[in-house]
Amino acid sequence: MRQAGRSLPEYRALRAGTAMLDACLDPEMASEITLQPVRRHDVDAAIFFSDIVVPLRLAGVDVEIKPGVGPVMGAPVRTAADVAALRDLGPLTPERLAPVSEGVARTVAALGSTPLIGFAGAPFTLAAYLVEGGPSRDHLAARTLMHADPETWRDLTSWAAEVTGAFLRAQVLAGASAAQLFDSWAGSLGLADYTAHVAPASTQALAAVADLDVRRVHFGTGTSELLVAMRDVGADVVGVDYRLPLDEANRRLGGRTPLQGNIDPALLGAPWPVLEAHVRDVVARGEQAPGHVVNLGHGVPPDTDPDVLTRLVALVHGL
Ligand code: 1CP
Repeated sequence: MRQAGRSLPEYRALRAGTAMLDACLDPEMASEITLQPVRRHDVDAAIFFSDIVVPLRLAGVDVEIKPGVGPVMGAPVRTAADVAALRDLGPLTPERLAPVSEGVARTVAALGSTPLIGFAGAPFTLAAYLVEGGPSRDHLAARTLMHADPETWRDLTSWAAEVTGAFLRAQVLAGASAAQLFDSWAGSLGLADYTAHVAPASTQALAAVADLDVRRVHFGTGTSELLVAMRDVGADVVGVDYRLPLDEANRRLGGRTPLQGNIDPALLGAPWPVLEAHVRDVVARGEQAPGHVVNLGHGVPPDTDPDVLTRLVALVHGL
């Protein structure tokens, strides 16, 4: 959840003068940034420092992460010819993925018994960036394309599933212990659109690690109505954002799916007693599910006081 984020001074110091994607593709730097929050907060797992658009860059797409903005494309992808041009870039081979594999392998070696979570962006969220050309609020152009030209949409999301699946697989093969798929923007879709136009590509992406001995976590935001569909594309664990209490998420999922979540990141800035009461409530509700990975319901805000995170981890360990 962008836990290293911009909230750690040691992260900001290390990153100074290095562009985000260059940092992701420097195995030594990516590994060190991954370890920083583990050392500081004593969390039970690390999440690999990378970004969902890294496989796009490795495939040859003109993409940058602009400070204060997020991923921005040189040109949006909107037509059948644009998608054909993506295919012409060729497959994401293990050779092209080497900086990722090397970063993961170094990190796993340094972590010892602490597991590493590998991750990738889901095809819809990647397609949303590609079609929009950058971050957007309602992903209008992407949602238009899926209906205006369903064939091009299918090609695009299938291409995205291939590259993101290869990225996820490379991390697991290099030693990651879990595989998380982030469909951060799936919440802009209704269930019918998700099922018809997104689920097939997400199934394809998760299938890339299905033969490996690794649990698959699937997370989105604003996806309270999509939880069952998001499990049914092949997830073992469903990540729940901060909007839906975990006991209700568990009910919706029929009481048979382990959950991840869902401390509200906004409360990291509230007085400690308010945050503590909220965390206790999240843990109590999570007890109803067959398993619970305690986590935030979305990313750490960049201005979060790191000491609050350390205290929060200690509280959860105490519970
Ligand atoms: O702790 C970690 O560092 C984890 C590594 C990580 C992860 C899991 C990063 C590093 N990014 C991600 C996933 C990611 N990237 C998602 C899915 C999870 C989520 O919803 O947060 C998304 C949507 C992105 C795209 C992205 N990258 C954004 C969002 C922009 C938007 O559309 O609103 C942003 C701001 C980035 C940059 C980024 N990625 C990661 C970090 C640490 C940063 C900030 C870079 C910096 O300025 O220091």
